[in-house]
Amino acid sequence: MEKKIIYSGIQPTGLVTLGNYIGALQNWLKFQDDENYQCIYSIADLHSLTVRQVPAEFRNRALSFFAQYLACGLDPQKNIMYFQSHVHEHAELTWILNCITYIGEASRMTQFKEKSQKHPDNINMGLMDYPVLMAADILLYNTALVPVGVDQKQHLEIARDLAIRFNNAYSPTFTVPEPLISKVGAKIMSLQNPTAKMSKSDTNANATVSILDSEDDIMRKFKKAVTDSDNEIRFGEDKPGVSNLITIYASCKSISIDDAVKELQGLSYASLKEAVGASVAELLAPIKSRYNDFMNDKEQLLAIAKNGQEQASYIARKTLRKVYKKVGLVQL
Ligand code: AQP
Repeated sequence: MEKKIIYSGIQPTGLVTLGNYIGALQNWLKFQDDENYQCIYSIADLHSLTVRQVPAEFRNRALSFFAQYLACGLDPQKNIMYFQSHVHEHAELTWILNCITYIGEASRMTQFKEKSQKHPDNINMGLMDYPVLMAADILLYNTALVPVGVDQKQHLEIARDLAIRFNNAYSPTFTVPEPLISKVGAKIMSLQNPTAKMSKSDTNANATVSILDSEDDIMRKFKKAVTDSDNEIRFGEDKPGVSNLITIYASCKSISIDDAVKELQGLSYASLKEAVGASVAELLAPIKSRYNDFMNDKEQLLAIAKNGQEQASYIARKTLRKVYKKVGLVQL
């Protein structure tokens, strides 16, 4: 039986957050031992260029993100892991897809609108093209499933639309991908503003937890987490702060929301925050020491990335050749 392809990535901006870990990485780990799937994970470095970067910092951060993938337990023997910029077919397929993407649909994207507001001095073409590059990432590998947080659902819909549009205009070429969004933890909220997503580019250090934060920092941030004025531990829309803490606890312990509420019932808010902080610190503790080992061996990191690039390029080349032929470009 042919393996189903799972594809995802994270852009190397800011810090890998607890939100990225729970919404994306934790799900990725579940598939690597399942023989029904071939998983492909990229460092989406080209996507990061839609916001201005300091080159030397950016290069280090991209490597650090790759080391964090490995430190989280992603095994390069079981998954294809590489840097997006190392496989030039991503940019090439983006061009072809650009030519079937309507300006209207790209400019309607929530992320484009939000980022345009956030960086009014740099509303560049790449920002609007972000979802098309993401569609190219996904479609190059005949991806069946894309494990993402709920914030990426809209972009995945564009990828599906483009696959269907291309298949109808030429002939069946691309697999139409499905999102894979977990029931618990698809949107971890900011610890300081629980109605906003925990975001890696948040400037308030107390709002986000990095997966490399020390135990002390984690406990301190949870101690300061915003809750509400009553003292009831209940999951519900009217209690965003407490619900976020319950979700984080359930995700760290791999239990349901109901079970988490049962376990946390009766605690004061101070004890609730301590219990949730401790569950996060326990989950993240092993990642840090493995991360340091990977970062201290850059040669090994690059060798893993090279190997991933070769495997990814092989698949990407085949798809792009097919696409170029279908759209009528001259073949040598
Ligand atoms: N808070 C979150 N809860 C659950 N899942 C999340 N993801 C991101 N935030 C949460 C998922 O992580 C993957 C990588 O997303 P990304 O590279 O777009 O990073 P980001 O954290 O979403 O970036 P920000 O915060 O918007 O900052 P910028 O863009 O400035 O770096 C995706 O699967 C995402 O769903």
